[in-house]
Amino acid sequence: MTAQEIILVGVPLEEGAPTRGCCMGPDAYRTAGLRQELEAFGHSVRDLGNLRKEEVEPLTCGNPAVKNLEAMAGWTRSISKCSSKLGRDPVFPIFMGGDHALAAGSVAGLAEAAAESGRPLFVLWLDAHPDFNTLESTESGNLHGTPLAFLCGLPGFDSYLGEPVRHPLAPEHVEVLGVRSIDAKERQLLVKAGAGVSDMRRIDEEGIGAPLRQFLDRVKRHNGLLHVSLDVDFLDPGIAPAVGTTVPGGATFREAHLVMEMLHDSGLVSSLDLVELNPFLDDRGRTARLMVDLVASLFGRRVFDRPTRSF
Ligand code: B3U
Ligand code: MN
Ligand code: MN
Repeated sequence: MTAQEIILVGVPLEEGAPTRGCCMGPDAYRTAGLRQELEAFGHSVRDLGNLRKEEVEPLTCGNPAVKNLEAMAGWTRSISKCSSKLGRDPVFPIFMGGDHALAAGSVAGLAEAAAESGRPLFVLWLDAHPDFNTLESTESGNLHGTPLAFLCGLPGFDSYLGEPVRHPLAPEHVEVLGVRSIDAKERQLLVKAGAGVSDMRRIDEEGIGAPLRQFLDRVKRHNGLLHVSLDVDFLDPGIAPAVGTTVPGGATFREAHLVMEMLHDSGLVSSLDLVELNPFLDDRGRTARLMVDLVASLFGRRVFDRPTRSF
């Protein structure tokens, strides 16, 4: 990746998750030295500080389980305005969450900017869950389980932006990698929509590089922009405990770094979400530091230049 301006945006949103604490995520990344790590690679970095949610009119929906719909709408509107602006500038935005509900705003705004640029937006969703529930299908009512369904244009989400999402993602431009927990109705919705999914079973059998390589080839063929949405629970809880919804059997340290290294080598990534870090649950900052290390790999930290010489 050539040197470019990186914009850090703090999004202290926690209303989408069942456990409080993600609001501290942006400051944990700052404390863990995200900015300094990126500057060490010669990038110029600007930290815009933290966004605030917009105030919206009272909102209700037909599913009484749904929690914090107004907060979700307020955040989605404010984040999407910021990201559509950043998507039009020659910068690399990093959205420091905050729970995964923030991606409803970050990706909606980036999709608007991509539509103007004439290049298709692809999304790599690194997550234990596909976050493909609708307001109708969600059983938990936690809205961090819904952003990908919203972004793919499934119906019933008009309250998020006050109108339907203007530039829904084409499901064939989406790859969800690392899935090992899904709800029954969510699975039906995901299969019907036709988004790409690689669950941990496939990763175990084929290695994590295989599905990623196929996806990256597709992005390249279409001259796409690539947004990466990295949920902490993509990682195995043994190495990344600071997340409210731990699911055993996640990506290992090396699998996660390999994904970032391959993404770096592809030169395709144009924006990033870091979501679901809950510093309140961390063990001496190790999850925050691991996330910063993964970003460093995405921006080119490596031991040797490839290919390595064999003796
Ligand atoms: N699918 C479940 C669980 C879940 C989704 N995202 C997270 N957990 N982090 C739900 O609540 O929708
Ligand atoms: Mn998620
Ligand atoms: Mn998740």
